[in-house]
Order: sequence, then structure tokens, then C-alpha cells
Amino acid sequence: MEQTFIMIKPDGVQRGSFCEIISRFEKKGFSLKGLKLMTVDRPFAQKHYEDLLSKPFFGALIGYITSGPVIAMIWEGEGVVKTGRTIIGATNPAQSAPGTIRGDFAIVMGRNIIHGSDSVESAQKEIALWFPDGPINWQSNLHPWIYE
Ligand code: IDP
Ligand code: MG
Repeated sequence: MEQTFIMIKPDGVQRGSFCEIISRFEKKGFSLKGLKLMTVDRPFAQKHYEDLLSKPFFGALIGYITSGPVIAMIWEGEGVVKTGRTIIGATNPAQSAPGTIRGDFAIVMGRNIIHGSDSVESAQKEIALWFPDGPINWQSNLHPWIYE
């Protein structure tokens, strides 16, 4: 089944909102397959965001992501990559719809509180980077109540 990498950024941890953020994925019916609180160093953050190396905000982005602990997660479910991005909202919180995480919790792009993989391919890459030991293998007893 499809998996995605979701990360609550340092501002999301600092602002005391992470339980509510995590609960949105849980309530939807997706399955938690990995979760850890961790800090990352600059080389690790640069690897995660390597596609954005040429962007003018790259330096600020690396400073942001390394500024405090983050919560790294693997979520699993049908269509979780695309639906996860919908739950998160647009990159710019000023354009994120109300009801999305960024729409409800953030104001500016440089403090948009959460990351979600943008494709199945980047999800696989990011999960391998953040969870070298792989996901936790379990299945919720609610599975038959969530899927037909
Ligand atoms: P995404 O997180 O919605 O996938 P990306 O384009 O992959 O957006 O950018 C990664 C992160 O870089 C964003 O979540 C945001 O924190 C930051 N970012 C993107 N564009 C800008 C910008 O124009 N100014 C400041 N920060 C930005
Ligand atoms: Mg992205």
C-alpha cells in the first residue's frame, strides 16, 4: 500500500500544535507506520531539500528545518501521497484553504509548519532517508472498517 513521508517542522513542534496535526491523518483513516522526534543537521537537511538547492530561499529553509526538533512520520493508505498534500494545503499558507493544516495554522511560506512528499517517487526517497530501518510493519484492526 502507498506510503508518504510527513514531517512536522520545528515551528509546528514549538507552537504546541502537533497532536492536532497528527490527529488529522489518524482521523482520516491513514495508518501510522513510523514516528520519531529528532533534530537534523545541515547536511541532512540539504539532502532532504536537494531539489531546491538553486532557490534563493534555500539557505533560510535549511536554517528553518535545523532550528529545532521535528516530528518525522510515515503514513500509509490508498492515495496517501496526494490526499496528504490536500490535507496539508498549498505551500503558501496565504493560499491554503481553511480546513487544511497550513490554512489553519500558518501565515507565511517560511513558517508553514509541515512537510509532505509531493509524489510516490519522492515519498520512497524521503522515507529511505529519514527511516533507514524502514516502516513498522503492523495493520490496524480498523482496516476492514476503512476499506471495502
Ligand atoms: P512544499 O513544502 O509545499 O512541497 P516546496 O516548493 O517543496 O513546497 O518548498 C519546500 C519548502 O520551502 C516549503 O514548504 C517552504 O517552507 C519553503 N519555501 C518554498 N518556497 C518558498 C519561498 O518562496 N519563500 C520562503 N520559503 C519557501
Ligand atoms: Mg516539496
